[in-house]
Amino acid sequence: MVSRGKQQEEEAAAGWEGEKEGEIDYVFKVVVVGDSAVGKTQLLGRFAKDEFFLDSKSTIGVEFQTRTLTLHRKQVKAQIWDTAGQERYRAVTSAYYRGALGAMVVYDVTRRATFDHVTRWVEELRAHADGSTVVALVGNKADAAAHRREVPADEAARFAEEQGLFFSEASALTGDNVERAFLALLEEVFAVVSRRALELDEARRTRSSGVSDGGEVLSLRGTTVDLHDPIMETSAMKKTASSQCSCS
Ligand SMILES: Nc1nc2c(ncn2[C@@H]2O[C@H](COP(=O)(O)OP(=O)(O)OP(=O)(O)O)[C@@H](O)[C@H]2O)c(=O)[nH]1
Ligand SMILES: [Mg+2]
Repeated sequence: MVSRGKQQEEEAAAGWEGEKEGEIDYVFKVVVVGDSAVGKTQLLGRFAKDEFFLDSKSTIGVEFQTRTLTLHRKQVKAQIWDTAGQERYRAVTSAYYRGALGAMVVYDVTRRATFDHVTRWVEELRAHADGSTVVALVGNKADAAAHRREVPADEAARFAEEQGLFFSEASALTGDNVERAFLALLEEVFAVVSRRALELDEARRTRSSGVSDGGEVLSLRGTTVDLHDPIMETSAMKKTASSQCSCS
């Protein structure tokens, strides 16, 4: 039998908010990272408020914006965190990543160095975020690619596939693909959270029937999100089972 307190903790860990926030079924924390001036804040502004500012200032510290949307008939509040790409303005790393169910690593398609640093950002994510955090790679400023492209889309897509990341190019300026990139990420987070909720149910049932469940097991298989857009790649993310699974 699971105590009510324990049950709530497990539900919170799975991203499930139940009835606590009124209409909201889930709150998904998503973090955005990448070098300075790649357009993280503008991507966020475009998704959360459909806004864009050409003269945006470097972010100092940490900010977040939210947008509530309906996914699979559930009210999902996406809480998207944004921090400075510049090292000297960045907030304490582990606190920033804690509890993130999704992450977006952004580079600028017109600046090669920002793509070369993606590996570092992914390493930092893997070091600080939960192993099951869904990660998307976004090449921003696609509007400027025709004249100033420094990162070929197929190279970035290949890299993303190797790393098990979602990939898309986008433009915060025109809005192209911004919605799709965030929605693909949130859809995958939703799939992960639903799966966890099922596993928790299963574990509870097993516990109440007196059989040991052998600990939490999470196995992610990427869901296919049909975006009708060839540039959006959907890759599978896999986390190997950290312990034995008693569920089928
Ligand atoms: N052409 C173009 N410019 C963009 C786009 N997105 C952002 N910018 C511009 O790029 C600059 C930096 O954008 P920000 O969103 O502030 O960059 P950031 O990644 O948040 O930077 P830090 O806060 O310093 O880490 C601004 O001048 C934006 O107007 C885009 O899609 N296309
Ligand atoms: Mg910023």
